[in-house]
Amino acid sequence: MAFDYDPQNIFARILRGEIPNKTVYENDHALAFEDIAPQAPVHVLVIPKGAYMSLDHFAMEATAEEQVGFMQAVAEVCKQINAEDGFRAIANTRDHGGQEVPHYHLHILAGQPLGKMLA
Ligand code: IU
Repeated sequence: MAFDYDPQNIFARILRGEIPNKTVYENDHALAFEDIAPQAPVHVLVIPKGAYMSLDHFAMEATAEEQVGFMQAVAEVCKQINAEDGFRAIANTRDHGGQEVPHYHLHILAGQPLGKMLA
């Protein structure tokens, strides 16, 4: 599959500093910031700094260093939230997954019981 990345998407613009964000954590390969329309008391998005449009694009084409850097950002977010009580991580992917912003992002939701999504 060919992954078609749009460099004008809103998260690319955030990464270029064209749009402000509430940064939770940043390293060389990833940025974590507060979602602008939180769906839970904690709602953080973790995005890679590379031009990857989706989870599968990132998993297939990102370097090992980028993937480790991304997961280190996830780890730092987990340290900052009340992860002991649990959380949900979601990667909506393309049309069927309900993805709106075409730059890979992992939603991390926490801070209250979130119910069960899958039986
Ligand atoms: P989705 O998985 O692509 O549907 O999620 C996109 C998320 O990006 C959604 O939760 C928005 O509230 C969030 N978001 C944002 O944090 N800042 C923005 O400027 C825009 C969307 I546009």
